[in-house]
Amino acid sequence: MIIDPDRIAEENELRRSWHEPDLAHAVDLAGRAGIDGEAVIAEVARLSVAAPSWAVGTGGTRFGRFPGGGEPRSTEEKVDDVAALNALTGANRSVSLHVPWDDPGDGAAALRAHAQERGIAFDAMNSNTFQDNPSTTGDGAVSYKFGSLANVDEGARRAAVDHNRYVVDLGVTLGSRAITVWLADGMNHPGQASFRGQFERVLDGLRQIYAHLPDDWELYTEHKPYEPAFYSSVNNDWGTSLLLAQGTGERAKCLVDLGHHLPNTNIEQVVSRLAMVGRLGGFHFNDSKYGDDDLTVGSIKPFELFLIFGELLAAGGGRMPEAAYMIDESHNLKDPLEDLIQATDTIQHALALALCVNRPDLADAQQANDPARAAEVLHRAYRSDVRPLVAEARRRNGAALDPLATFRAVGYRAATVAERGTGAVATGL
Ligand SMILES: [Mn+2]
Repeated sequence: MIIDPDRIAEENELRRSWHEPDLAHAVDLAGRAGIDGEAVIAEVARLSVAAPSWAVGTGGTRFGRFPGGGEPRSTEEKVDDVAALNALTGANRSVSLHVPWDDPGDGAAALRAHAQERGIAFDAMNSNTFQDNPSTTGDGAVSYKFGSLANVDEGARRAAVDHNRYVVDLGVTLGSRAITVWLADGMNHPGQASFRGQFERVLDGLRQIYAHLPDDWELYTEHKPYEPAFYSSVNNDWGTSLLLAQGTGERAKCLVDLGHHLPNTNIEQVVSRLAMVGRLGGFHFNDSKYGDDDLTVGSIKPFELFLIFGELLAAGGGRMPEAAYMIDESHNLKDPLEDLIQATDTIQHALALALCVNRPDLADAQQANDPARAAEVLHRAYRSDVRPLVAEARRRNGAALDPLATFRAVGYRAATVAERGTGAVATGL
């Protein structure tokens, strides 16, 4: 099902009589705080966050999975769901594929044409060397059981490098411009391997992958402190990620996944550091309570998200810096598209709040060593109601003032259940 823009306009019309006065009031309030409401709307409207192909299906845990029906059966149908999402939000203009889960093989050009027809581009490619797969490791000749790029077995390392190169080649056909390398490599037992040896082998592998990149491509290293390796991960924190990126090449950068930090890590400071040295390449949005929970972004720590957007804007001189932004969540209970709608709305909302911070006032307070006034400046923005500005940004992109209500009103899920059935299963998680 393709969501008809006229249906979205109809739904918006139902809400126009209260949206317009709310918007006028929000712009007026922003103006009194020295903020140009029109500029906030324009910057929110400019932002696009990729949807990952695996997030349009129901997630799960090692204890089970409870799919809701109507899930995509193919990569083409995943693209269709992202197109529906983008029709409602106007802010998800690309999809991020995960290979081998979404390997189109010889059909990459056809997949690109299908996506183009629906107005969807291909964001960073994701390679998967955390599980054995016949297309990657062959028929059991080599295995990633003891790591991929970090493995002491040369055959496993070669398979992992070859797989990443293959993913780059696919991405070139699809029109992508980057590859994200997240590795499960690490140790489950002290003494199992050499910290230094593992790091050096991973760096060597990354250099081989990098050498295969077209000139206009970037490579992102994504760190994570633990899981599935429960004693140590090779790329465990932002410092290691930075060492790997710097050792790999100029177009190798770091990707920050909000759930990939030990508890209480100051993520906004990590963002500032990586941006400062020009190595902030990508961003995965989610939220966490305990670990890599992949919960809805902003659902647990909304103030942290606001501060992170503040650092992103500082890095971009008041605008969002160029980076590969993606939602990386696992929707175990909610309808996957409903969660992606809420995540995108939350991201737009956090950006709007951060844009409402009066930066010159904040700089003055910092220069005056006045933490109370600095807090006032932040809170004046954080406690304001920017929802009408966000809704207006969506409307100007031809999307929905209220995307979740509109998703339900147009009956998208009922249509996909009718078309795809109740037992449809997406590849991936
Ligand atoms: Mn991630």
